[in-house]
Amino acid sequence: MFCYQCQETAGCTGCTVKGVCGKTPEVARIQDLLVYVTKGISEVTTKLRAEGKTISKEDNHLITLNLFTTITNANFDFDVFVQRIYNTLDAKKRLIAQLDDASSLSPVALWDERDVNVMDEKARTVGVLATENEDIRSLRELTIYGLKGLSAYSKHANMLDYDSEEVDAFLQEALYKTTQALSVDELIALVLATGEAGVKGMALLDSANTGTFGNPEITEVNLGVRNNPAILISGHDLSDLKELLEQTKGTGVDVYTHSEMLPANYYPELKKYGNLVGNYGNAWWKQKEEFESFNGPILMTTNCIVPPKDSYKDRIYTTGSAGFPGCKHIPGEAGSTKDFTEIIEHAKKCASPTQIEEGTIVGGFAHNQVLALADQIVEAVKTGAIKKFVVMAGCDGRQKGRNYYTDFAKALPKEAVILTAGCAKYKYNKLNLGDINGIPRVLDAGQCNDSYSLAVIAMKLQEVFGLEDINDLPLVFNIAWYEQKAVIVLLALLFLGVKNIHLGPTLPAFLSPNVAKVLVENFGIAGIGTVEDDIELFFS
Ligand code: FS2
Ligand code: SF4
Repeated sequence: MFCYQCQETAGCTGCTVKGVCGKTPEVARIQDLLVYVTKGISEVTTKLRAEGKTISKEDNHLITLNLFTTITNANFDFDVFVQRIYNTLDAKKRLIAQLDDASSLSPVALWDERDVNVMDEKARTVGVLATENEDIRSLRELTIYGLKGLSAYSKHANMLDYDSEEVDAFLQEALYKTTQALSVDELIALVLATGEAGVKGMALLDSANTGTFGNPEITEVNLGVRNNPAILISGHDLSDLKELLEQTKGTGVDVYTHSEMLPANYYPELKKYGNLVGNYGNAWWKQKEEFESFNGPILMTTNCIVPPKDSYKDRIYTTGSAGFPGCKHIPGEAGSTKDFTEIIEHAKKCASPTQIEEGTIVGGFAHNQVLALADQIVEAVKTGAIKKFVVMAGCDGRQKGRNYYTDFAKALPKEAVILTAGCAKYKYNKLNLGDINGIPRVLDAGQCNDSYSLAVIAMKLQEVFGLEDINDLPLVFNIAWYEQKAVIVLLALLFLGVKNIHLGPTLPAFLSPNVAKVLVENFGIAGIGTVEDDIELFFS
């Protein structure tokens, strides 16, 4: 196996024996093969579109979900990947038959084998290292990881019945292009175009979320527990939470959010449920302790799953892109209702959660809410009460070096406000950093995809202050990354013209020295230093 798609990759170069995430070599290879057949079907759909044909929602969703299941910590179930490959090969065959001219199809598009041993042999030849030139490989993988992130956001929008033919067509064409002999310059253009599609994908999901659940509003989220049996819901899929809340209503079973599901508490159409108690625990990587003490069943709607301990494995349920061998998967696609009866009945037999925290935290500062406070914020900037906004969005993770972000937040001058989104927030959202004239010093916009909100806020501030360039705002970016959704967020920010982003705790292993140089020279991308040096750099 060879995988270097996430920040934790072994030795900052690549996982070759087993994933640091827990992914086995067999699963790593079958994921590579799923990406390969997804490239193949994407070539076919791209050629069908060129012939003026329409691709169905179902086929678009199949491709999107294929990529999403290969994101770090989403799915560890070998059989799921085999089945997805079979389904993709079936769909591909059907689509090839619709082509007027199939003569130009590449071997990638034509590959079709169902024997698991033959599939494994093939998988060994189509992974990341199949591209020999390290710069071409780097740019192809940077594109693919961006597309994986985009697929996650698209899938969440699709579940709420929001689709974008433009985003789907781009995703498929770009994936197809990663199999083509493009030059370095063409691949750099593809990377930037992926960032543009990322903005559109995040905007689509923003419309889906706010159109369905209302605009996030300032909300105090309870961290304590009640004395009822309960279900913990983790991941990013708000439609799953909505269905779970509907189905648990009046059953005596409470629901708590976990990790990236925390921002669900900010949405009017979700927070209105009396049995949505609050948030339990912290970022994904602490789940081994926190799932133990939760006592009830846990529903994982997306990544990030940590391979569960036997002591609570029977309480883990997965749905959507998520999967883990031996854990019950609840089926259901866009347009269908998921049946959570089993998990609700399971909860009734469990003890109520053990309290691990108390009090509240405040969030809900997505674009609509922040823009409602714009006058107050602009005034604070004009008077110097706020001197700088620091975007600290992205991911959290278990690496010790990530304590940098807690220390950095603590060391910020009192006139700095943190704008956050994603699970990165757990490094500083419980620090009680206070407020500036009533404006909290940590403004949580929501999930990692709500980095879009931060971009909207920045663009609005640019307009209010009459600035030519977004980089003239008193705004710095110190972003933490872990998996591929952070890659699409980064590419989206680059597309929007944001410069001098600091990215940590380490730079991606998939950036070759030459590609890293392009990012440094053209966009001022940098890593992180010591807290002292970086505070000095940002505030001098
Ligand atoms: Fe955190 Fe994991 Fe949000 Fe990432 S819960 S690292 O998926 O996408 O952020
Ligand atoms: Fe390694 Fe990350 Fe790939 Fe897992 S996802 S195998 S930790 S690089």
